[in-house]
Order: sequence, then C-alpha cells, then structure tokens
Amino acid sequence: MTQIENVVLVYVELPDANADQDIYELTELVHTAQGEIKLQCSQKRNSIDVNTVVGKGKIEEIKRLMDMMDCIADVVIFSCPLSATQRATLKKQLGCDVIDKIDLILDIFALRATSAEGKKQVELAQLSYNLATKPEGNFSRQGAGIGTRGPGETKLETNKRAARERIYRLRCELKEIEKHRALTRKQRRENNMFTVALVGYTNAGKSTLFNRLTSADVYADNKLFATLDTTVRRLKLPNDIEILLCDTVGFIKELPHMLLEAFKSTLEEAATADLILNVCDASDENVAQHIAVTESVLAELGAAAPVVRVYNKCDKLSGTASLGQLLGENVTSVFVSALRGDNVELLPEIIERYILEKYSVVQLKAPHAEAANLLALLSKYRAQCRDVHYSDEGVTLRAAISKKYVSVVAKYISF
Ligand SMILES: Nc1nc2c(ncn2[C@@H]2O[C@H](COP(=O)(O)OP(=O)(O)OP(=O)(O)O)[C@@H](O)[C@H]2O)c(=O)[nH]1
Ligand SMILES: [Mg+2]
Repeated sequence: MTQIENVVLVYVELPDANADQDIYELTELVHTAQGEIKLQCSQKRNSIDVNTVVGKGKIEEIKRLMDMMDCIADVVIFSCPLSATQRATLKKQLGCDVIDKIDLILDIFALRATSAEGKKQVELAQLSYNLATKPEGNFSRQGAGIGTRGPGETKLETNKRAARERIYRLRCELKEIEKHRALTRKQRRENNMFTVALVGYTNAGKSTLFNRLTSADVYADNKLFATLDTTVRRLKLPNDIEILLCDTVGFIKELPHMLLEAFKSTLEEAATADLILNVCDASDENVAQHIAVTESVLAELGAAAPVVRVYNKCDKLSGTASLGQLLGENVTSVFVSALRGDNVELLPEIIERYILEKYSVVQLKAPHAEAANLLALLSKYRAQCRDVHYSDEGVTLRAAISKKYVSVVAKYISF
C-alpha cells in the first residue's frame, strides 16, 4: 500500500502560460501519484532562475510557510524541469526533497506499469532522466515516496555507475521484446489486417470506448495514465471486414521525452496504424490544446495515417462554444459518449468508409475446376474472405481485397 505524501507545489508562471489549466493538471497529477497538496505557491516570471528557479525571496517565503505548517512536507514539486544544480540548491535551501513535473509523471507511470515490457520501459525512462538531471549524492530522494519509486514499487538504482549498467541491460532486453513485437506487426500486415489505433490525451475515454467497441475489459478509470500497455482486439465492421483496434497509452502536455523514447515500440502500434482515432474529452475546456498535443506527438512519432477526431463525453457537454472553431477544420469528426454508448455505433461505419477507400468488397464465384486457383489468388493478394459456400456449381464467397489487386480476380466477380 502506497502511503499518501504531503506535497508542496510550486508553480512558475512563464509568459504565455495558461496558469489555471496548468495548475489543475498538476494537481490531478499529484493526486494520481497519491500525494496530498498541503501548500501551493506560484510566481510569475519572465524566465527561470538558473539556481533557484523562482526568486530568492520566494524560496525564503516558501520555507517560512513550510515551517509554519502543522505537518511536515515530504516533497516539494516544481512545475518546470529542474537541472542538477537547481535540485542541489533547492534541496539545501528548503531542507526537503525536491522533484519536478517530469519526475512526477514518471512516478505515475511507475505506479501504473504492469506488463514486463511496460515496467522496463518506465525504469529506462526514469533512470535516463535521473542520470541527465540529478547530481550524484542527490541522485534519488532518500525516502520511499514520489520520485523514488521504480516500477512495481522497487527502488530505483541510485548509484550512477550501476544505473548506467542497468540502462544498458534494459535497452538490450527491450530490443528483444521489440523484435517480437515487430514480427507480430509484420504478420498482421501479411494477413492484410487493417489496424485502427485509439490515441489521445490521458483520461479522454479511450479505454472506455475500446471496451464498448470490442466488449473487452481494459482497465478504465478516472485517473491519469490508467493505460500503459497497448491492447489489440479484433473488431468486425458492418460489411464483415475484420480490423484490429488498439488501445494505447495517453498523452499529456510536455510528455517527458524520455518516456516517448522508452515507449517508442509501444507507441509504434499507433504510429503504424492505417487509421487513427484521436479521442478527446469534448467537455474539457482545453480540448483544443489536447487535440493539438496529441497530433503533434503523433507527428513526432512519424504517424502518417489519416486522423478522425472522436469527441467523447458528449453526455457532459453543455455548450459547444469551445468546439466551434475546431469543427470548422477540415477533419472528419464524430460526437460520442463512450460511457452511455451514444453514437458509438457510427465508428465502425466511419472506419469502414476509410477501409473501402483502399479495399473493394466483392462477391466472387468460381466453378470447382477453378476454385483452388481463385483461393490461391485471394491468399496471394491477402484478401479477407467471408461466407465461403461450396455447391454443385462451385464456390461462392465474399472478399475484401485491396483495390490495387481487384483486377486479378475480376473474372470471378459475380453480381
Ligand atoms: N461522462 C463520461 N465519462 C466518460 C466517458 N468516457 C469515459 N469516461 C470516464 O472518463 C474516465 C477515463 O476513462 P478511460 O477510458 O480510462 O480514459 P483513457 O483515455 O483510456 O485514459 P488513460 O488510459 O489514462 O489515457 C473514466 O472515469 C470513464 O468512466 C463518457 O463518454 N462520458
Ligand atoms: Mg486508457
């Protein structure tokens, strides 16, 4: 059982920041990491101080407030990334462990990781971040709270040399897992499976939608980063074409680069999908930013597939004012409530429309003498076959075949 920690939150408001939104998101992150905010301070600044992040006077004020507090703070969390120097200085001046938002996000990922691959990916990201930003001797917090936990509540390696060795080992192990994953992806492609990925900001409702579409039982919760591992399930479309639907890890603003790196192979599922459903929470006033973050991460991952925007949680929508501008954009969009099921049935139809741009669904018929030839052609050109019937006259079936190859079976098409 993880202990609740007392947290002091320090928000640095830089020009162009949206303070309310940033603080709300940070607060949610702290709660998700099982921290309780005892004190919250902020300062507007044009730039970050190289030693103390905020001004010296502000640090003294925070220290004073901390001393006045009844209960002792376990950790001070800064909203901006901290350098090794800043960490050392702040720890000394505040007399308390100091971490940043990236440590916090990594910590949540560590709490969430369940699969062997997920755990290795998170540990790799944590150790890489520690090596890059933490001074020796202050490499990790001394206690056992937010920012010190490795996946599965193991303690993270705190010795730099040992951490480097561990990173090397983790990279090797992940490379092996990635080989297997790449093979599965290749097999899927060879089987001509069309892949659709549910992608989007954390807590948008991807897993809820995934479960509703595929009758799966993926963990969905009102917590940030409920999902870390990609889950793939088959989904049958109205025309009987089968596709693979993937549920993926959620994104967040300023997603730590180490995490993107470490999760590259998992995220590859999204990046290599044939169609991407960008699921967003339409009832969140920051929906525009959430969409932009998701689409920029996808671009960074090199995803080239068309994107359909799925505006979820429409049951909570009171006015569409904040959505007006987005809806003017030239992107296919659909409004659903994954929780209630409203409009969810439209999604298979929309997916099918995209597939039918690439595939033709044809009814085929061949006499017995040519049946083997037809089936061999369909297999060679990786068509999906349905309703195969043998009768006295021969074989009839329905096939979804890539438009590129439909001419190959043209003589067998029957109407
Ligand atoms: N009101 C409402 N709540 C929803 C809807 N869809 C999902 N939720 C709730 O939103 C919360 C997050 O849902 P998840 O499905 O876990 O979201 P996710 O996008 O998979 O989140 P991560 O895995 O953390 O990225 C849960 O509490 C869901 O019950 C919806 O259509 N309406
Ligand atoms: Mg999820």
